[in-house]
Amino acid sequence: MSTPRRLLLVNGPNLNLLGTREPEVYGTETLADVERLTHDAASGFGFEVRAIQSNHEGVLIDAIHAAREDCAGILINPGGLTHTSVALRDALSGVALPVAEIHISDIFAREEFRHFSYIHDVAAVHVVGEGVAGYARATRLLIETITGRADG
Ligand code: CA2
Repeated sequence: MSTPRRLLLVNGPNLNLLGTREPEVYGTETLADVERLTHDAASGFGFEVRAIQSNHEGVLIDAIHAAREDCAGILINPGGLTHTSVALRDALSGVALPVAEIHISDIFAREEFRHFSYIHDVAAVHVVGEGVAGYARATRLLIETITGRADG
């Protein structure tokens, strides 16, 4: 079977609040803006994006499992689950798709409890602290990982 030209974009808990609070940390763009920007970045390479945001860990895990069927890679901002969830990490390593981990803020410049990521070493791509623009760069890097080409 040929590689599907589709990515799963996963945004974890509380990221539905983007653009409504803490603009000094997360900027003013909304989750809808993030999803549109990711879609636009992917479509330039002929990829489509299926986007999900949930505040429920099990919903995220089910979406990751389903990606095995029809996606070539996973873009994920796990939100606070980054720092707590072995189960999310196991889901990502279990589906064995290339993963890009994205954080809007620079987690290494914030509280110490944000410095450790359970996702870090199951991800091939890491984009941290570039604001929502980081989703576009992560999309390009993930597609390069999938296609093995620097120009997608
Ligand atoms: O910097 C990131 O993208 C984070 O993944 C965001 C998480 C945080 O727990 C991680 O340490 C770093 C929090 C997402 C909450 O998003 C909000 C957005 C606007 C207002 C309130 C929360």
